[in-house]
Amino acid sequence: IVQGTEIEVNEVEQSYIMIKPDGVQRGLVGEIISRFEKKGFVLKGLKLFQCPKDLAQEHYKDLKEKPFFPKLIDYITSGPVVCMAWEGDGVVASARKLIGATNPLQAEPGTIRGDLAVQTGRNVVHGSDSPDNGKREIALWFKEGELCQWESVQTPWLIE
Ligand code: IDP
Ligand code: MG
Repeated sequence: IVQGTEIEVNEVEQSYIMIKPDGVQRGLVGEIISRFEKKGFVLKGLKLFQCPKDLAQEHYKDLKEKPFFPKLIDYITSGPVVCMAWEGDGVVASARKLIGATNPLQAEPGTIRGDLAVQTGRNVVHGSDSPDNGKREIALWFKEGELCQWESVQTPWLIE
């Protein structure tokens, strides 16, 4: 809670979660969304989207020197992705746990990648790695007006 002199803004943490083109093609959209819903996070933004090359490059700019970067950009732009903004206390770290290790062969059973994928280059889902990157990525992938401000009726049953 940020307390100003006149206003009190409650800024809840948000994570940018994206189902990659393999997750869409393999019919895993419902399954993956369901895991975040059931955990108790709140969906604030959702769209199916064909990612242009420049946006993929900007999103993954920290990896641009990696040898796999061109293939990563081809992969992310190879078909529609599902862009999501999920909100809740600790959502960034918790979503990374739900998603599992980058290499699905090392991801624990019970995680999305551990249950549903076999290769790093086809690991079905993205999740922000810090609250600051959560903000940055949501601003990058969503336009003004695409996020909904709403309160879930479940919140009092999830948070005491
Ligand atoms: P993360 O998605 O678990 O945060 P990062 O290291 O940030 O993992 O890498 C971003 C994405 O780049 C990975 O999810 C994966 O799609 C791809 N990637 C990372 N390392 C490799 C690799 O060695 N080969 C192919 N693709 C990779
Ligand atoms: Mg990452």
